[in-house]
Amino acid sequence: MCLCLGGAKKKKKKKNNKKKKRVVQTEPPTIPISAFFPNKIYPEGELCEYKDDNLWRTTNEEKRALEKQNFDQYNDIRRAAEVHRQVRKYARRNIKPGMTMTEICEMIENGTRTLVEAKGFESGIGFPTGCSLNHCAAHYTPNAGDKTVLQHGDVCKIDFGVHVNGRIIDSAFTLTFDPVYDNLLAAVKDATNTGIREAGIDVRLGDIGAAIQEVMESYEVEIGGKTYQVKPIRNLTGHSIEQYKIHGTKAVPIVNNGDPTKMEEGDYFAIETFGSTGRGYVHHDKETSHYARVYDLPKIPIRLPRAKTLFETINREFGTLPFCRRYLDRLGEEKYLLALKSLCDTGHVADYPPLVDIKGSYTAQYEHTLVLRPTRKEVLSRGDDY
Ligand SMILES: [Co+2]
Repeated sequence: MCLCLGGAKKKKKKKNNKKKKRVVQTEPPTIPISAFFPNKIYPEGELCEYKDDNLWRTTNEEKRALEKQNFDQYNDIRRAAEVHRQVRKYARRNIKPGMTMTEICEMIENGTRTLVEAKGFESGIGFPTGCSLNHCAAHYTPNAGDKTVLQHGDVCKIDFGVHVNGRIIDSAFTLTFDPVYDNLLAAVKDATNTGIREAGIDVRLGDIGAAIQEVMESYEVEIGGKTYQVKPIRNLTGHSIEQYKIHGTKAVPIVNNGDPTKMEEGDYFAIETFGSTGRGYVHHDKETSHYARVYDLPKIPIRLPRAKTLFETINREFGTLPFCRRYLDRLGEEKYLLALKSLCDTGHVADYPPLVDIKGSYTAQYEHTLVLRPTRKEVLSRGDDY
């Protein structure tokens, strides 16, 4: 609330008998986000002024004019962010041990499709819903027939994406039901917020990694009578995001790797950190669920007829946005595994197998999407939850 100085007269308000209707989201969420914002202007995320050498940007006329030109892309991704917040609000309250991983993913994906009014490449799911468990840190979503049930002692990373016109929100949180993991989650949340705080125009990526690592390693967690120092998973990183391209050219390390590459004006970043009680290093394991068409396609032709038709489906339905086997199933695709494998072999499609630390370890993740606007940093996916 602001303080009103001087004698502004109170205008007598005309009595308006028509009550203003306030839209309230249902449970589960079914009302599109656009219904909450009839003027089609979506709320800004958390705003942060740049530090020291870049503070001049806040009030600079030229930079402000530049931002006005970019309004449409900011407004698109803010709409995606609002979808993310409302879907995860429901998910965080309603995901319970005893549910199958498939039920969990469908809850999130149905909510996303409805709230964002999914329509071709205009709006929809940004990438497969990750629900990686325990020592699996990333890139797990169930394939058809997977009967895995969420357990009370699980550490589940919910990582889901929403896009509007290819502007992708990539944001994740960790769900646990046993307070024994509280310090692990606190470490990773603090580390991610540190990365967000340090991010800025002209900041070196390696310096962000160093700040994240220091905070993460300052935490300990006691599980089953054993004390662990929380380790950042050194071969996982955040990343820049481009239109319809979830992994841009820049990687944001979560350890000090000395990378001198700088963040630049206009960049979008997913700042994500992973903490582990294991080795702090992941390798590929188990069955793949995540795939994406590669950005720069190889010159070699696709010979296998089944691979050709499958590739057409992938191109038409997902373009370069990542997808999973369940998304092919719901399109009615059948018996596609051999064709999919061959598209991976020819380099038309990339596969992203699950990434796991050692068995028996626990991993946690928090992630936000931000944009380095010309005048200030905007943490697009910030909510009152994380
Ligand atoms: Co990400």
